[in-house]
Amino acid sequence: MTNLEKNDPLVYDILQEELKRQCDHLEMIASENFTYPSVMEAMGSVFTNKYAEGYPKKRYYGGCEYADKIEQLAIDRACELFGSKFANVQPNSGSQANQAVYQAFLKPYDKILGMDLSHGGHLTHGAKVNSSGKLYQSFFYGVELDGRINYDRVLDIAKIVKPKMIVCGASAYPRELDFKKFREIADEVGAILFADIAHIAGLVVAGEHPDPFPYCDVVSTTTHKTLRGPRGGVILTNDEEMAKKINSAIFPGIQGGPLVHVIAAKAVGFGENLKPEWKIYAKQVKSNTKVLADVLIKRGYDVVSGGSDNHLVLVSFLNKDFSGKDAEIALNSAGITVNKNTVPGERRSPFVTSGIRIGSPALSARGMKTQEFEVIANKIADILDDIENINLQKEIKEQMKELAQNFIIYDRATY
Ligand code: DSN
Repeated sequence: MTNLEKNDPLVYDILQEELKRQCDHLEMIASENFTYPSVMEAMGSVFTNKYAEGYPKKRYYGGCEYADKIEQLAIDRACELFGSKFANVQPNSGSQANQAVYQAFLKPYDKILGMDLSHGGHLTHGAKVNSSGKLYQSFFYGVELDGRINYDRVLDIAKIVKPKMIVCGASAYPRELDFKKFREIADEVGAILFADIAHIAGLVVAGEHPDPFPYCDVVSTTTHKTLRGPRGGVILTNDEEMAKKINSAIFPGIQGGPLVHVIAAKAVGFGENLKPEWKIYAKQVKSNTKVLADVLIKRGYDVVSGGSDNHLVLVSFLNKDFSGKDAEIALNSAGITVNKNTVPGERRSPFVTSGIRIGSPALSARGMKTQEFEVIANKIADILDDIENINLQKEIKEQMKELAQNFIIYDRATY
């Protein structure tokens, strides 16, 4: 019996229910993944007890010798992994990483140019409901009706806006980002170029997506999406002066004591990303997405941009009489977890939407390959073809559970 089971059976039971959900459902939310048991061990370690405000060798607390050691290891591994000179591994999340980048280089009311949230950008890239859109004057570029960024258009907008910073990166963009072109645009208008690679970082470090370095001045990422590490953020740069500003912006700027247990887990995650097997995983993520896109196209679905270069596909239902929300609910009833998403040309509210985003990272982490993705993609199409058929959803749910159970991700006795 675990300590949790003995001391707090109520929490233990909820945890077991979530474990069962994660094991029995097919997890296809593009930003989610299954982290390693070793990462979870580090996250649940004694470092959770330690305060370590400051940075290695410059702390405001005693007893930090091992906190220093673990943070320096995480920094060194991050630098090796991303090929950067400096890394701040303290951001508690991608949002906080981005907030710190803005605080480091911008003053209130400075102009930023980012990708529109409804076109696949992120809340923290200047959305008006986020502090990035309240503290700074935010302007946007988007995708064309073909679902792709038109870099000439971005340049036109940048010339009019004259932003202090250009943000490149997205949450729902199925194509490669051209960092070189973004650099040319930034140079033309004298802007700092900031890349948020949260979604694609796992592909970038495997050489399966173009590298933001040397083109971008600053790069942020989360550690839990395609990287499969613990939930958290990182900021990277090659410029020493910029690195100093980033460090001050994180602490004491927007955070206090770092989560040393999560930093330890980041070190473990980076260690996994540095292994040769990582490249095989990243390749598989891309092959699996490609099959997903190909099958859905063959079955008559409108896959935005006509395919995918990365870990996600975006399916548009603008030509259907059901919404992204309807599709999310129907697929969930069949044991397939995805999220509704706005699509280019969107006419519905963000709570309803006309599309879904489907990702391959989590199922690829379970060991599923193109063969399984072909089956799953056809099941997704079967459900969408007959979206009100509850009996079909129940039937597929059982089939998907059986499929999932052939790809064990966690030992239920352990968690
Ligand atoms: N919420 C994440 C996503 O789903 O893309 C981004 O923060």
